[in-house]
Amino acid sequence: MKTILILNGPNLNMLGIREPEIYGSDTLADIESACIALGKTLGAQVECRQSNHEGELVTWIQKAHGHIDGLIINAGAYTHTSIAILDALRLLDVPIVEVHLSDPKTRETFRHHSYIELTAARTFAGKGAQSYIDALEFLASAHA
Ligand code: DHK
Repeated sequence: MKTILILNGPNLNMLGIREPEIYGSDTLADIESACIALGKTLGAQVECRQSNHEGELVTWIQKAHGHIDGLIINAGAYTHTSIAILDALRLLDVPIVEVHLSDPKTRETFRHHSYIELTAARTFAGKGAQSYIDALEFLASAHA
């Protein structure tokens, strides 16, 4: 059975309240429950964590080394700024999938650059909670 870690970064704990016209009405708990349930049908154990702190995300990525078969990450605004998270991701020797609820490439220019995509096998963006579902299906598939 594959173990998949889903990491969410800053402000994603506020989904449902936060700019629903951009991020949708699903809460993070809704998304995590859907992914855990889908994982059961796909034969994957899904673990979910969220932090507003860059260093905590870095530590979780480091600790995941050797213990997971794939990582799904929405680093929130750290997507566009964090070389530290990029460096931590480069420790991993498993597929990494970047996800976003919105499509940052079609928003403000400061959201167009992603450090995460430099190490991601795939990016799923712009489909709300479905971006996470697509990422999980990708990682659970034989292609990842
Ligand atoms: C989430 C955020 O918090 C933003 O900082 C990113 C991303 C976009 C999302 O769409 O999931 O720019």
